[in-house]
Order: sequence, then C-alpha cells, then structure tokens
Amino acid sequence: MKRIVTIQDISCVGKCSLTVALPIISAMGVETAIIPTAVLSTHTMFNNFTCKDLTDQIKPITEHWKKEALDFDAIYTGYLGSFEQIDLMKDMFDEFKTDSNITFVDPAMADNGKLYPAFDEAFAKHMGTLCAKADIIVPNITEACFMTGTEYKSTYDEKYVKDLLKALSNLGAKISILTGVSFEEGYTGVMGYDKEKDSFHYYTHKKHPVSYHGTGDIFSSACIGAMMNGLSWQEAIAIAADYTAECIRITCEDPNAITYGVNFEAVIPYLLKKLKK
Ligand code: PXL
Repeated sequence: MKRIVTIQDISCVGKCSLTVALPIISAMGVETAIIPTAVLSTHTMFNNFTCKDLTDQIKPITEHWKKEALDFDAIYTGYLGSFEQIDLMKDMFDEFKTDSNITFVDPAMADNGKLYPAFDEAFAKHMGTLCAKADIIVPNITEACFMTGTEYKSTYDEKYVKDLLKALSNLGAKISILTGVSFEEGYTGVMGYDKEKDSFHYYTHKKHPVSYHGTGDIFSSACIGAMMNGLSWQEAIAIAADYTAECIRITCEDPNAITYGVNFEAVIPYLLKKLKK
C-alpha cells in the first residue's frame, strides 16, 4: 500500500484541510499519515474561531520518523499558517524527498482575487519558495498571481493562463497545475504545464454557478490520491476535477446542505467508481 503524509491544519468544523484530505485519500486506498499544523475550532471564514498553533510539534515528529526510518510515497502540504511553517516544510522536503516520491504543494491561501484573512503579500511570496522545491503545485489563479507578481484578472484568454503557468514553473516546480481556469461561460477546468516536456494539458467540465469553501482541498486530495493509484497527472486532474464538480452539484441540489463546505462524503462512491475505470 502506498503511504503519503499530508501536512495541514485541523479545522474541527469546516470540511477543509485535514478533515477532507484524510477521508478522501484513505478511501482511495492510500495510507494517510498526517502532521496537524494547528487546531482551529472552524476554518477562518467563520468569525471568532479559536486557534492552537502546533508549529513546535513539527520538528519532533519528523525527527522521530527519521529515527524510525519511515518514508513516504508523497508529501502533500496544504494550508500553512506562518513563514516558519513554510520553512519547516522546506526542511521536511530536504529530509524526506527521494528519487521516486512526489512532493505536492497546494498553496492554499487565496481565492477570487483576494488573500484569505490570515495572509499578506509577503506570505504569498514566501509560499512561492516552497512551490519552488515541489514536484507538483496546484494553485488557483489568484494564488498563482500572488506568487508570481502577476496582475489578477477575472476574465482572460488562453495566453494569460499559459503565461501564468510558465511564470509558475519559473519558480521551480516540475509540473504546475492551475485550477479554476474557464474560457467559456458555463464551463471551468484545470490546466497543467510540464516544464521539462514544455507541454500543456487542459481538462474542462461543466461549471455549477456556485462556489463553496474547501473545494480546493478536495481537488488536491483526490488528485494526489489518484496519482498514488498509478494515474498520470493528466488522468488525476480529470478525476479530481470531476469529483469536485460532482461534490458541488449534489451540495447545491441539497436543500438541507450546510453552507461552509460541500457534501464530499456522499460522493466518495462516485470517486472510487471513476478510479476503478
Ligand atoms: O484550504 C482552505 C482552508 C484550510 N484551512 C483553514 C482555512 C481555509 C480557508 O479559509 O481557513 C484554516
């Protein structure tokens, strides 16, 4: 069985970060080790959330793992809370990266042209230095703009997206994957760029006219889970995008749905059916 480690916060209520990564990746048949970076009562879109920082636990945990000779088929970082946590992730990549495993960075910190409440532009630039050390990065367009110093646009053409992907790959990652790329009303998708092969790949699907919190984390988790099942990144982004879109569809059709996240649990059978095909 493949084993990955994912490093993100626990938002106790919120359906994001570890509370989606752990169930999704485990359901895909992959052992999922974790390092919780903080415990929050909810994600940061709620008011008055509590937060206990766990930065001081990261080094002791990884040092213990080194002594136990543990290794990982992938190291997947998500929402990180500080410059120090970003630097600790760089150290972790140095310690645990091998010729055959994958370092995967979701620089979860912004959307719709704006940084999340906890972050500023300097943080976004620093996140770029972690992306520089990754094999695969999966920012949305907003995050990519902040990391590369590109002007954010809500409408754009193919050249804008390709230039953004090239700017991202200049940070250093081998494969850059941009989420939320839409060239046509009613459709959205994901475009990836392989720097070594100088090749782009675009996957598009129907867009549901709503947006929910945590869907970036759901996409990333399904994507790394699919790659750990032996799929190429091009195949993995298609499965992850379809799964995320289906999570959004069933949530907006559910009159009793909560508003702070999506019904990703109900769609896990759909994800596994796609994975087995
Ligand atoms: O990736 C989304 C996310 C994860 N963790 C926390 C968040 C958010 C989005 O706001 O606040 C704590």
